[in-house]
Amino acid sequence: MKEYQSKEVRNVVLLGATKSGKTTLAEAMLFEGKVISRMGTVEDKNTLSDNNELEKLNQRSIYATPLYAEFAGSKINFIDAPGSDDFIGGAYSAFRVCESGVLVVNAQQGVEVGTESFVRRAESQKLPMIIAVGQLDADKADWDNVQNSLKETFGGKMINVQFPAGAGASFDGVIDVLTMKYYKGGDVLDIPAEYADQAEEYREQLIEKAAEFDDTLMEKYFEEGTLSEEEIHSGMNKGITSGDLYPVFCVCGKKDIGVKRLMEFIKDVAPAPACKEDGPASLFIYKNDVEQHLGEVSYFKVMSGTLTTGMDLEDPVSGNKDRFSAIYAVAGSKKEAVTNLHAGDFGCAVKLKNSRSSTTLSIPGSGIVYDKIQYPAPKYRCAIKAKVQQDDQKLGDALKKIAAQDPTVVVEYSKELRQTILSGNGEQHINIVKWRLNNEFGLEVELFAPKVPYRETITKVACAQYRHKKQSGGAGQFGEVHLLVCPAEGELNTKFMINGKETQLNIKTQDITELEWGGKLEFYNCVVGGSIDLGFMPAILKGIKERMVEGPLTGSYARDIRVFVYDGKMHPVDSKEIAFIIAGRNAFREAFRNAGPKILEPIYNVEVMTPSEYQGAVMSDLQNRRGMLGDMGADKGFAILKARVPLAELYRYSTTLSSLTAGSATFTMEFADYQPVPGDVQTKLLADYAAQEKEED
Ligand SMILES: Nc1nc2c(ncn2[C@@H]2O[C@H](COP(=O)(O)OP(=O)(O)OP(=O)(O)O)[C@@H](O)[C@H]2O)c(=O)[nH]1
Ligand SMILES: [Mg+2]
Repeated sequence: MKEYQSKEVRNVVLLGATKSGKTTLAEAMLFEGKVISRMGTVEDKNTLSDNNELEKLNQRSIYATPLYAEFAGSKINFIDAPGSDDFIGGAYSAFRVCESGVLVVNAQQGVEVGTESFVRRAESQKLPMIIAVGQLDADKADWDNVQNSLKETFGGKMINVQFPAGAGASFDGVIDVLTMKYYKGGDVLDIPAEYADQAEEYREQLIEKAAEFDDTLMEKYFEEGTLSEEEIHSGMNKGITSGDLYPVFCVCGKKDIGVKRLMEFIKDVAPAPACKEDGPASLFIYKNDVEQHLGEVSYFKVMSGTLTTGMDLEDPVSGNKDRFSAIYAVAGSKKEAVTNLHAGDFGCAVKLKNSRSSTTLSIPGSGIVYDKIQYPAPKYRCAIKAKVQQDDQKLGDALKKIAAQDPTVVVEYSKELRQTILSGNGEQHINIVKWRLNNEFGLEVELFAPKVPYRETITKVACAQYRHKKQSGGAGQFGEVHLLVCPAEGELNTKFMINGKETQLNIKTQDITELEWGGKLEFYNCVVGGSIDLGFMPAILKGIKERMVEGPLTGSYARDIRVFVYDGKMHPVDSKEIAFIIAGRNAFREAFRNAGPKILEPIYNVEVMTPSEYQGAVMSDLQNRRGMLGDMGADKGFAILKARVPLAELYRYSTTLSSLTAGSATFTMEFADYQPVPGDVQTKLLADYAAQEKEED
């Protein structure tokens, strides 16, 4: 393989709704780049991109696959990202290493919710995009509809570089108004007379648009009424790079029409990597995988300098070194050994010690570190356990391995819930994990609804006292604590009715704890006349904290409570730490129970984007989940619904949403806050806890 300099490299990610035709387009690009000599199809399970067992089984992309094509003296690296929201992680990895995206829009559908959702994500990552309208050969292809929906999404920022010659079965090529040629099959022809007027009109619009992004070009355009092809390229490059221009191309991946021309445009106009070519070598790993016969493979982008075989690089965070005895250019399962990779280029290496994605490796001492990739928060949560208990350890190890390869799989053991919680982007995503556990690790597992991390708090003031006294046998124990609790909100008030008497408390010492499970505990020592030694205060606080870990109502964490210890008693011999821990714990429990205790539940902000025809169904389903509907809006032809929904009602939401909307909606969810549960829910939770306590007795 030729050695490519930074300016000869382009890195693009193929994005778009599921089934829009990205993998098929990738296959045609590989064919044009002569990486393969025959095009496979997704149906025949023989594409280079969907080469993973699971992808073949599901006939769809699940992982983002790095590919390349050598084309007219350039190397186009491209990543085929999965379109499904369940496998969105791959796109986020690609966002970090690609300078632009190709947004594939299915001509039979126009802009779908899935397309729109990628547009939002890409825009939020400031990723420039080229639009490729695909599947133009299909019977239901509808160019006018695509045009309308693109206009709705991109407004004045979209510009047609091409339009199709014929549609559906009669589609046989594309008219390009930048080159003013007709691309028919492998031939480049003059534009037929029937398309000439349309081509002229589009060309005028294109040139005027390209001039918009550069004052010199604008001047020249005004003076001469036209621009050279090179000038149009330069103007478009500026507009695309700044995210103000979305050029529209036409392709048919399946019949390899327009693909070569799209690649030519990527080479000529798409933004080149902005990397430092000189200086110390550094790279960033964006994907990590385990492959048969090879072991761990790390996929990276060279971020600066030149990576050469035999080089030693170091992870500046861990200090571990790796020798790059072999490096490869990589297209799916095909790897070609190379000697040098220049800044901006993609490659892979096997069996690195620092193999994880989001790792930086750089020349020792250079101190270069790149930020980790930020993935969207998972939105499907379930509990998992091995069918047979002896497999627990094995399950933990397997999940760790899977999560290392797919950073959007999140596994944590919740001490609070005493469950292993597996989170991902949707039920399909989780089912993939389950399949891998079964088939790759030989583990039978059970998935079930996770417990909800409830919290407990109080709503009013209450007092309690507790005397702990033990005098049997040897050394006795004695401790007595009088305390008052109230909600930790608003200004600190120290005047209370205690035993029917208005009492002003004087704070001697205080201890404010930010609780690791959220909220706080404020502890005030207001004891007068030395009825309890200062030295016993930490013991009392310890007892209270113990009880807050296992809240008095349902055993959930307690939060947001003020405690005032205002009196108590000691014994000259028998008072010791343990006695005050117990007295503090029990006095707190009693006061808590009398202070209008409430169970709190986690509330999530849910945002659904759906075609408007399903709006009603989505709304009433959210209401059935005790959701509080918030702002409603419309964006580019889709309805956007916002709601605050209790986590307890969100189990398998993605699955329901998908069946309500024929798979056409997307949603996000994000923790908002804790709110009291409704009375009937509280009654039920208390009864459940009482029953469980009884069982354990
Ligand atoms: N007629 C026609 N069908 C196409 C074309 N491109 C793709 N298809 C079909 O559309 C379906 C989806 O194609 P894929 O290439 O797997 O789509 P994708 O965007 O990679 O889908 P995901 O991996 O799920 O995101 C397959 O059945 C393809 O055969 C095309 O240019 N013309
Ligand atoms: Mg695909």
